Amino acid sequence: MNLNINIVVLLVVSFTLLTCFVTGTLAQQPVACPGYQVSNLQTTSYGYTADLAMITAGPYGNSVKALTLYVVFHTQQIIQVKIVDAANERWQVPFVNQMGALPTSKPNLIDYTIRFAQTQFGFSITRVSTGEVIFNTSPPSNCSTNGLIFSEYYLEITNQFPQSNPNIYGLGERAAPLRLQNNFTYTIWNRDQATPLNLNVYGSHPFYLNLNPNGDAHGVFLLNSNAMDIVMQPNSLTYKVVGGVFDFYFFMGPSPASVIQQYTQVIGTPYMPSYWSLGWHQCRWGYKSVNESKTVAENYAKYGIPLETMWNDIDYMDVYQDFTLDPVNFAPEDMTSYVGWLHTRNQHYIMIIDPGIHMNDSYEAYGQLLENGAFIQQPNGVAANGVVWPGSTIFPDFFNPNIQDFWYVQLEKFHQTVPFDGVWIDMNEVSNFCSGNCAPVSQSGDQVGSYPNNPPYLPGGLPLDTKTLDMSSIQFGNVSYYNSHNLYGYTEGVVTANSVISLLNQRPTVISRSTFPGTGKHHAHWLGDNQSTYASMALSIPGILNMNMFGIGLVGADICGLQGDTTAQLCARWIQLGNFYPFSRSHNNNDTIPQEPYVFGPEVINITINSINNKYTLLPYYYTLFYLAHAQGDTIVRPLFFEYPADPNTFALDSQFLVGPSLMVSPVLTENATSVDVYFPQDIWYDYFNGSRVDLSQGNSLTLAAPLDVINVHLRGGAILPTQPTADYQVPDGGIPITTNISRTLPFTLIVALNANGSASGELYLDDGITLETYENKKYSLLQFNAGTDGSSTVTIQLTVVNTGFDMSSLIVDKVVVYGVPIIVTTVNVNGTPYTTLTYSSTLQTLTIESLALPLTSSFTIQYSN
Ligand SMILES: *[C@@H]1O[C@H](CO)[C@@H](O)[C@H](O)[C@H]1NC(C)=O
Ligand SMILES: *[C@@H]1O[C@H](CO)[C@@H](O)[C@H](O)[C@H]1NC(C)=O
Ligand SMILES: *[C@@H]1O[C@H](CO)[C@@H](O)[C@H](O)[C@H]1NC(C)=O
Ligand SMILES: *[C@@H]1O[C@H](CO)[C@@H](O)[C@H](O)[C@H]1NC(C)=O
Ligand SMILES: *[C@@H]1O[C@H](CO)[C@@H](O)[C@H](O)[C@H]1NC(C)=O
Ligand SMILES: *[C@@H]1O[C@H](CO)[C@@H](O)[C@H](O)[C@H]1NC(C)=O
Ligand SMILES: *[C@@H]1O[C@H](CO)[C@@H](O)[C@H](O)[C@H]1NC(C)=O
Ligand SMILES: *[C@@H]1O[C@H](CO)[C@@H](O)[C@H](O)[C@H]1NC(C)=O
Ligand SMILES: *[C@@H]1O[C@H](CO)[C@@H](O)[C@H](O)[C@H]1NC(C)=O
Ligand SMILES: *[C@@H]1O[C@H](CO)[C@@H](O)[C@H](O)[C@H]1NC(C)=O
Ligand SMILES: CC(=O)N[C@H]1CO[C@H](CO)[C@@H](O)[C@@H]1O
Repeated sequence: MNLNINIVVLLVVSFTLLTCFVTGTLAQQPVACPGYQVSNLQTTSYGYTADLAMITAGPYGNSVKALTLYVVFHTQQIIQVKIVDAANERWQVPFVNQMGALPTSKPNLIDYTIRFAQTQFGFSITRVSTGEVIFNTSPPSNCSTNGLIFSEYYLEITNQFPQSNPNIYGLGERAAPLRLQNNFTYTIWNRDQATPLNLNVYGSHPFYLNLNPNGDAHGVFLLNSNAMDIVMQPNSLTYKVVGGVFDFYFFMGPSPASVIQQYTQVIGTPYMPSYWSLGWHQCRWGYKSVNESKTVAENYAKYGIPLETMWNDIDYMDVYQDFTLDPVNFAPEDMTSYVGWLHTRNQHYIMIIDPGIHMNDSYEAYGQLLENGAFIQQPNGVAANGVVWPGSTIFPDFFNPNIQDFWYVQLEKFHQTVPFDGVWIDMNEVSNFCSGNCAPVSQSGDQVGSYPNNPPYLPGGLPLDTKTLDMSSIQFGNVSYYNSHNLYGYTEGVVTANSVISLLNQRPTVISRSTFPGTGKHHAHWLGDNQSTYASMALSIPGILNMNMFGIGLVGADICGLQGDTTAQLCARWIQLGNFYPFSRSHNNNDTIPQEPYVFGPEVINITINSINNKYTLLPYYYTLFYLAHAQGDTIVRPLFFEYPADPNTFALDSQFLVGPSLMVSPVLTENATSVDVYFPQDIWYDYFNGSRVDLSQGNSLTLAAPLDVINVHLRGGAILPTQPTADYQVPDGGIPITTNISRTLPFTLIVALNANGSASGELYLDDGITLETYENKKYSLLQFNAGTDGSSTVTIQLTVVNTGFDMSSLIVDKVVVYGVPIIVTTVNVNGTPYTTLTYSSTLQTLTIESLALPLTSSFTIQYSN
């Protein structure tokens, strides 16, 4: 149900008549809590503006006396509320917002109303269809929380929840259970710390999704890059922010999926990754030579394990200096031939780059950066510094337009020797081994103990420069690092991605540790430093789900764990799970036992081969999900509540997840377990691997067998999955196990999982997997699959070709497997002609039709009946 704009105009009229109508009693209260008074409310072409005058100051001094309120009705479901200093410019986040210029008119339909309380300023946003209050900043009359506070280094605003203990998700980045605690202070501030539970880590995402138990969801995004605490109480959520402005976007949903679609309208939808980046990646810190790296790739082949990409951590560098090679262990000529060798096998190479540039007069990049001038500075113009792997370093300023040239030139020169395929950017929070301008060669006039490192309110309780740069540092445009710190990784990622695009004229494969809203539009992320523990493996699930809610589709955790020694069993379980992450990379720390899958013997090798084959088999489905993410802001992996938002059993469930709408993964997350407890939302579910229907007659929670070689995966009735099975691929003589280069060419199998009505649907997106903007330029093909009955016992499965911008002439559907066929099938017609190469299993109730060789280029119809 939608509200016509005219009704909102009526509300504005009523505003002018009443002093207050958010809560009837508020107007009579003496104004006691810190806050503002509203005047001069104006209706504009896009919403409202109003003046806010301070009536009671906040606790930290320098309160801003006069503010301006802007309300922008962007779309039917997106409303922006922005509060700025009326007189003085303050820091606002550049470049993230994709909404463009202010709209010149209001949407015809809107799903929200906004109201204002005048005497003690507050605003409330209500969902029109249900009257649900989704955000209300009017303080209670006893001032147990404050009104609006807006001062030089401290902003505060509180949202009063209409119901206690709402289901809140997001507010990252952190290692935490999916459903956030209702009584905890969530700090948002980029920090390199090895993922302690609940605390702020590498990236900043001031976005939350709130799920009403009735199934309606909404989202709230605060576009602000300053340090903040978000204080969650059972009845309220308070933003305590040390700078910038309040710039809120509200997303009305009402489904969780539509909340994320609306959020990504503001921050940008996920980019289309290179197809190969969805393959299996092997990395470790501690491949001490090019020979050792090459041996790993050879071992993969020897044991028959597919491998898409080899990575190097900082081992390859000369004295840890970016864009250099260890002259002995990673000699330039050896690296050139090693990477060339990988390429002859259609494998790829990615290496790490850290932002810190070593202060070393004999190091070319240092001299060039000084000359280029695009480095972060101290207030006196000297380069800001810190200590990272090579020792004392300075830091490129990714706000400075000149940095693109410097960064590109370094990568381009390095690429001449090491023709890498992607770049891994680490340590970009910025991470510093000490705090502030601490390099031994520093010329710092340190300001320890005061603003800006210790503003009057300190989110997270630690000085802001803890293990990062001094907050008095300055970026291009006289931007204070106090304001821009959280944007460092994001901007480095954009500049790196642009450099890779210039260099390779291909989609950039750039994986960054630090992120900000909008990162997913440009590049990818991994969850950073975890541990080789079952607990860490379990936390990777909410980790990848959160990042997908933050608009970052391509994400994974270090499979088998980074810190500490893994075990064969943990590694086997993690490889099974990790091959359902969008990004699947095994990564290990320097000083731990090896964890390449083949070191654990034949059982783990088999499990690994099966797991990778399974991922590659499903890549057409994953890739189509990436298309949907790119085109409309869908998630790749999602919590169960995204598809079952009114089922309370899903609200806190993070031991299982969905890939797209239909594939449910329920991994083993505890040591020695040989079974797993699985929750099935009310629906029809099939075992993904053999098609048997799950019997839910005894309830929706089942304990399923899960011996070490089994991961439980279920397919929801109603789905048609396009797959390219790889298990039967025969390695040619002298060849290597399958890569995505081959898997992309194999015949398709359609898995048709019928729902209660006997119907199902799905789609398939195809392009060359590497060219830029294939979607935008329509260089893709799109196929639609449908299955259903016309009421008779005949089931019709159809392929419809929707778009043909990509050449599919060599691709065929060879097999169709139908799950949930209760009738014994005797007759199959393909395009009207009787067809006999079929198997019906009455035990499984599955129908398999083989050797079809139907070209993808033309629509087809398959019918069966008993
Ligand atoms: C203040 O009012 C709120 C809302 O009515 C109530 O929940 C809270 O307990 C009160 N706090 C105090 C300290 O009285
Ligand atoms: C919230 O947490 C604080 C500190 O742990 C505790 O004192 C308080 O009782 C908690 N309140 C609720 C409602 O759980
Ligand atoms: C790497 O291997 C090659 C030949 O296999 C050998 O010539 C070279 O010395 C080795 N390099 C190192 C650093 O071990
Ligand atoms: C300085 O850089 C040069 C050239 O890359 C390198 O050979 C040298 O080892 C570096 N010095 C130090 C102290 O790291
Ligand atoms: C840079 O900003 C600071 C404070 O934000 C201000 O004092 C200084 O005048 C500005 N410098 C320039 C060159 O604009
Ligand atoms: C990496 O591990 C090796 C031992 O394998 C050790 O010698 C070296 O000091 C470690 N490097 C760091 C930076 O910890
Ligand atoms: C591994 O798989 C192969 C082929 O599928 C099979 O012959 C072998 O018995 C398996 N080994 C183990 C230890 O499971
Ligand atoms: C798993 O089994 C091993 C070997 O029996 C044992 O040492 C270990 O304690 C068990 N772990 C758990 C969590 O029970
Ligand atoms: C199909 O798979 C399920 C789950 O793994 C298993 O319980 C069932 O026995 C299998 N059915 C057949 C006929 O293999
Ligand atoms: C496989 O790799 C070869 C050589 O790099 C390339 O020419 C070909 O287009 C690739 N095939 C596919 C399907 O991507
Ligand atoms: C996600 C995760 O498991 N994080 C762990 C990483 O390692 C530290 C200690 O090294 C643990 O405290 C974290 O819980």
